Amino acid sequence: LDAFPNLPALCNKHPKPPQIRFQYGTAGFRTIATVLDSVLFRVGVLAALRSKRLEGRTIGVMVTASHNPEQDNGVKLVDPRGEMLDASWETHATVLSNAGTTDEFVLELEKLVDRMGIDLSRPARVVYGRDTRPSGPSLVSALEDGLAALGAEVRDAGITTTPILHYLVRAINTLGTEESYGEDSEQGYYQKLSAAYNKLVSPRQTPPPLLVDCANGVGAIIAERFAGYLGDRLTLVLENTAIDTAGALNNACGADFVKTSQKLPPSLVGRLQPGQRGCSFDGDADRLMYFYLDERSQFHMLDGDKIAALVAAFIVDLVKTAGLESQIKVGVVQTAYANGASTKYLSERLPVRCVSTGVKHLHHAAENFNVGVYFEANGHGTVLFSPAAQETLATYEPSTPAQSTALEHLRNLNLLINQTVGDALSDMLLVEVVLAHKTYDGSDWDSLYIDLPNRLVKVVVPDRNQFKTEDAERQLVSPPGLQAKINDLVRRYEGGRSFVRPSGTEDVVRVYAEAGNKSNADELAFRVAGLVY
Ligand code: 16G
Ligand code: ZN
Repeated sequence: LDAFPNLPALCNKHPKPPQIRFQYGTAGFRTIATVLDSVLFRVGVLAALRSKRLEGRTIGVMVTASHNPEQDNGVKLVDPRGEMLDASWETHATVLSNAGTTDEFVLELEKLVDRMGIDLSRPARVVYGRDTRPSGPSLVSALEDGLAALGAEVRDAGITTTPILHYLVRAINTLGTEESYGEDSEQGYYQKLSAAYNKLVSPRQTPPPLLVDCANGVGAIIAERFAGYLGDRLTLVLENTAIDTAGALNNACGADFVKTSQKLPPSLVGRLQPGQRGCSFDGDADRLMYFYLDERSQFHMLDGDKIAALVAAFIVDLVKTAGLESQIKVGVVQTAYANGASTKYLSERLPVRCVSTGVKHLHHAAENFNVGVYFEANGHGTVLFSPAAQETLATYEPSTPAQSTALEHLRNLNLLINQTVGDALSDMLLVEVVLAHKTYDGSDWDSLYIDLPNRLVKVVVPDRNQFKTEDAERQLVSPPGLQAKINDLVRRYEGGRSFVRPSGTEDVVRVYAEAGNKSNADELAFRVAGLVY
């Protein structure tokens, strides 16, 4: 590391706060923003190393704490194909972030460089962005110091959404190749999505105006710019766009609020009309929740499971109509949080797999299908077209006009969907396309299946690491004997289901329960929570 003489001095500018242990978890590093300065510096260094390790391919860094409160912040790395950081590097990130002093940090770096055989003379290229949090600029400058310490070539994507940052990484790394993902700019992203949408929805299918709750975050900026590309083919009514109001981000609005409280954000009361569709983004616009009010102004939520059901069924039908059933196998990936009714609905139509919580698990499982649809109940998800499926779509010769139309739709869906990661904007267009084709309103969509009543509670325990699971988090193997007690309880409830897992993002254990009616679901959840505590 002698080739980088500024490294120690720059590192000294960003001392690690004593007594804090950082961890690169499911959502990268995430905690109260005031303690993150050293982490950002070190992530800058690590991103540069990862790029050198991958022969100068561009790595992404996103500074965000998503749906969490405004005073939190976080950071995660994006690998060259626009996907989550390779899991083996999560440990390196954790180790580097916890080195106590500059000397210890440099020592850990040297070990990493040795072990990975990193050629430090290679170029390093990094693109980074941040959400609208007030702590963003100073954290970004710590990151820039880390990147400068290793002489990385940098590109600042500015204030942007997590999915746009992922798009940029993939676009930059595939520029001018056969796998080109689009122009490597925010405009390129808008052009790609709007062009695909306009081919999928004809003028006479133009949907009624859609209300969009931007969570007072970056989604407001991006949706506003994007609206210009849509013309009159889809009218977005933007709400909760107060990105400069202190404390407003994710506060009583946004996708996480809607999912956890199962209510309309109070700010939308009187704005959303009965019969109208609305949707909520989260603070970095990678999650999407839909909802509508019925004629009695009753609120109905359409969550990630409902999106999966809508989209998967649509794609399966298109594949059939195109005559590609034997060549393109469509499958769905869910987590244990998926509502039992959605799993039943989907299983009757296509293969469904259950995996552990966290996008990386869902994403990887989805890659095993030709077309893999994955959505978490919380609204994060996307659809992946495998290279083989894309090849088939590109070369297939349809033999009837109906086949040809279905094929054309599949090709355009492949362009409309941001396949690097869940993307609220792209997923919103996808939903609008399906609703337009099916001539569904919110209530038609909602009635695909009826959600089983459910309840999620969190329990603060002395040590959540005692809780270990298997079978995609549906069974506890530790503490010993606990699962048997849960099973005994569940058996007493008709249609009952419950599981317990340690959170990957908070120091708590989560308990989920479903049952035939709401009071039983609540009771089961609280009784299982009683066992855990
Ligand atoms: C993170 C995950 C999300 C998951 C959530 C679970 C990513 C990008 N995000 O936000 O997919 O649903 O964690 O949180 O992987 P929990 O472990 O605290 O329940
Ligand atoms: Zn998010």
